[in-house]
Order: sequence, then C-alpha cells, then structure tokens
Amino acid sequence: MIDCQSERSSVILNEVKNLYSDTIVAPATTPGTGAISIVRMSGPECFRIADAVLKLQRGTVSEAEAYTIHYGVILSDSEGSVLDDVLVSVFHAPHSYTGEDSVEISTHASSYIVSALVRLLMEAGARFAEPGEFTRRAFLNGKMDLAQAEAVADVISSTTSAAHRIAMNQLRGGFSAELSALRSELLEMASLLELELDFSEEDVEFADRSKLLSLLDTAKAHVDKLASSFKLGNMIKSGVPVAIVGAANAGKSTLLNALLGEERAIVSDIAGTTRDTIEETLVIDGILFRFIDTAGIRESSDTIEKIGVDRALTKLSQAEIVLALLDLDTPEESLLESVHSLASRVNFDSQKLFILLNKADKMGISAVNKNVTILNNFVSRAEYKCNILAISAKTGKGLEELEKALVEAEKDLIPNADSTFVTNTRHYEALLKASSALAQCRTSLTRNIPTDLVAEDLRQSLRSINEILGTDLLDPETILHSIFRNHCIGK
Ligand SMILES: Nc1nc2c(ncn2[C@@H]2O[C@H](COP(=O)(O)OP(=O)(O)OP(=O)(O)O)[C@@H](O)[C@H]2O)c(=O)[nH]1
Ligand SMILES: [Mg+2]
Repeated sequence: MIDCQSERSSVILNEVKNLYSDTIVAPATTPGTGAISIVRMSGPECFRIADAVLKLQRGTVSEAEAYTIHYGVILSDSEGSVLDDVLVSVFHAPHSYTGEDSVEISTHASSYIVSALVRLLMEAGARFAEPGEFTRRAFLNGKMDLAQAEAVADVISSTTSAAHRIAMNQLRGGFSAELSALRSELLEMASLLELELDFSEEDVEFADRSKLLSLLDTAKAHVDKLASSFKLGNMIKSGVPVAIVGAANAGKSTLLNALLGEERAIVSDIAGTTRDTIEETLVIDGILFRFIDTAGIRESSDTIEKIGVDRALTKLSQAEIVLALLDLDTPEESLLESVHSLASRVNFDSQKLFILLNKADKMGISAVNKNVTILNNFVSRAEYKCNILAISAKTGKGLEELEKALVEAEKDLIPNADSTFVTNTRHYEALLKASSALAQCRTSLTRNIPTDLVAEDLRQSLRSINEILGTDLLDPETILHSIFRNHCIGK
C-alpha cells in the first residue's frame, strides 16, 4: 500500500515537472546595492536565448563547455549598440543549482542594465520567474528535498551564527538525514504490519507485538525530541521575544530606543504615548532578541488605548522574557503593587521575569539601593523568580548589565555544532501530527484493535514525515505553492 502511495506521488511529481519545462529568468541579486549584479536563467532554451542577446568574445554560449566563464557584451538592439560588458557562467544539466541547463550573467550593478537585460532575454523567449521558482525547480529535479529547499531562504535571512549554523545544517541535509532515519524506523514497522495484513484471511500474526511496541516507542521518542527542539529553534531563527511592559510613562519606549541605538519609538512625557506594539530585533553576543515595546498598562476609557493595553497583555503572555519596567520615582506602596500586578501575569514555568527600576538617574545611589533592597525582599517573600536591575534608559546606565543578563538567560540558544533544531512551523506541525498518530497506534496495539486500523495510524505518521521531506506529495500544488511563495524572485 505504501508503495502505491509513492508510485502515485511520483506520477504527480512528473506532472508538476512537465508544467515547468520552459526557460525562466530573473535577477538573482538586488540591483544597485553592490558592484555586480547577477541575472539567472534556467531551462532547456537558456543557451539559445543567451546567444540571441549576448555576443561572446569567443564562440557562443551554446557551444561553450560546461562550467566555464566567458567574457562578452549585451547587444541592446538590432543595430548592435552595447549595453554592458558581462561575464557568463555556463552550467549544464543535471549538475546545476536547478538541475537544468542554466546561465548566470554578471553585469555592472545598475538597475537600468539589469532590467534591460531581463527584458531582452524575455523578448528572446524566457519567462520571468515566479518567487522561489529556481529553488522549486531544484526540488522538482531531485537536487534537494523540501526541507533543504526551505533552508535556502533561512540561510539567506540568517542574522546570527546560531541561525546560520542551523540553516546550513538543514540545507546540507542534516535534518533530512535524521528524518530519513526516522522514516526507516517507521517503514520497518509498517512492513511488519503490512505483511500481517496480506495474510489476514488466514488469521496469522507475523508481527511480534512486543517488538512492535518497542520500535514504536523509539520512533515516538525520536519524533518528540525533534518537535521539542522547535521552541529553541524558532527563537534562534525569529529572535527571543522580549516584551517591555509597565505603567504609562515608565520609560518603555526610551528603553527600546536605547537598546537599538536609534529613535525608533516616539518618546514623550504624555502618559499613553505608545498605542500599538513596536517590534525590533537586535543581536547581542550572537543571540537574536526581538524587543517588543508596548502600550502602558492602565485603566483607560479611550477605545484605541484599551486595544493597545490588550495587545500589551497578549505580548506579555507570549514573551520568553518579560521586562517589567517601573519608574523608581514612585511611592513604595504603588511600586510594590505594580510589581505584584505584573508578576502575577507571568508564567514562571516558561517565562523569565526581569524587574527594571528605571530613571535611576533621578535619585542618589543610596536611594536607588534602598529601593532595590525593598524590592528584593518583596520578591523573595512572594517567591517570584526574577532579576532586579536599576537602570536609566535615558543615560544608558545599567544597560550593559541588562544585556549581559539577557544573554546569560538565553545562553542555551547557542547550539552545539551537531545539534538538529526544528525551526519551521510546517515541520513542527507535521511532527506533532506524526507524534499523535504514533500515540494512537500504540493505544490500538495494546488494545488488540484490528491490524488494518493499527496500520492506518502508522501510515498517517509516515505521511506526516514524508510531508516534511516532500516525498509524499498528496497535494503537491498546495504544499509547493505555500512553501515557495515565501521565497523571493531569483532564488
Ligand atoms: N530622568 C529620566 N527620564 C526618563 C527615563 N526614561 C524615560 N524617561 C522619560 O520618561 C518619559 C516617558 O518616557 P517614554 O519612554 O515615552 O515612556 P513609555 O513607558 O514608553 O510611556 P507610554 O508609551 O506612554 O506607555 C519621557 O519624558 C522620557 O524622557 C530615565 O531613565 N530617566
Ligand atoms: Mg511608549
């Protein structure tokens, strides 16, 4: 049955392949941001089209040997005026990025030259590529699996060494190898059960149930381990969410600006200045943080402000780290009240709380220390796990210490070279589906449910794993479209 499935997939795959047998072109670099731009072309007609537009110093692109680079010019019109000098790299199928015949044309980085060249190539028969279509073709031609194709976007967008390392591991097939190992475990089980199903008329039980259970437990532990890496993996890729919350005028926007080193959010002494949330990322010591400035939490009759406060509370509940900002220049009683009301919203099992006593510049060191001691006593009595720091968002005092404490709190995010992290929501969801199918399978096995139902649960878990790798394209257009539309043109 599983064989039929893969047979069907390959039929669908071929159909999809045939849809994309024309020649595509697109700029592969952003024009105007460097010295050189590259225009990429891929497909069966690319050499002929290149020859219609380019004049090489020696020979033609069609005659050029594979994996060679040639100097030439772009002929801009029939009179032969020269648009630019170019270098043309020639790749032959199947050993190219897309697996097809391809050329890469390096021009000077002028947006005028790039768009004129693309237009000429299109006039000669190429089609402008859809977003991610080069990588999509690489996948369809078996150059990489889906997880690897998705990693291309992650490698390009990685901003920290940790994110880069995970994306490279996925691109180079580390994640896929782990999934393939998992797939083999599941296939071994599936084949034992399928055998039993084939002989079901004869009421034979081939599969050793205790062996099946132990294989099942190993596979489920494997799936769950991968799924549980998503929280960390996602934080490495998208940034650790850090919500800056507190009363109006506590200095939240001033703190965001000070951390970023730019005037990103409006600061004023009018309470209720920030209405919506403002998010910005910042890399500190190799860890990507996503700071979220929020509206001051207070009772308000203003409809818009109320929405802002609700958003602030949502961001607080979703954050990995909560920076509760307080104005030090507040009477002790209301200071403690604010700490209590913010801390009671924190889930200490999954979130980390930092209490920041802001505006320390407004009072002497002894008054600051006195307040810090009062707060320390208060939080230890209330058993709130938290860091307390006195800072001045305005002068920058204490911010270095804050950054160090943030990095210390998230040092687990610097992965070992060999660790595999799931960073993609699609993969995470597929793993959760696989896990629950395996749990269902276990229940069925222990309750002596008919073998065909057990086999169906197992097949479901296999389908989920295959979905990640793209080896089981039940609905290829839907899956492929949703993945590759997130790529940019030329990728
Ligand atoms: N002296 C002093 N003033 C500060 C400090 N931080 C912020 N302020 C001032 O406090 C006022 C409010 O600052 P904001 O950053 O707008 O405060 P907020 O918490 O974002 O306020 P809302 O957006 O209204 O919730 C401004 O006048 C800031 O200049 C600080 O460390 N020291
Ligand atoms: Mg503000």
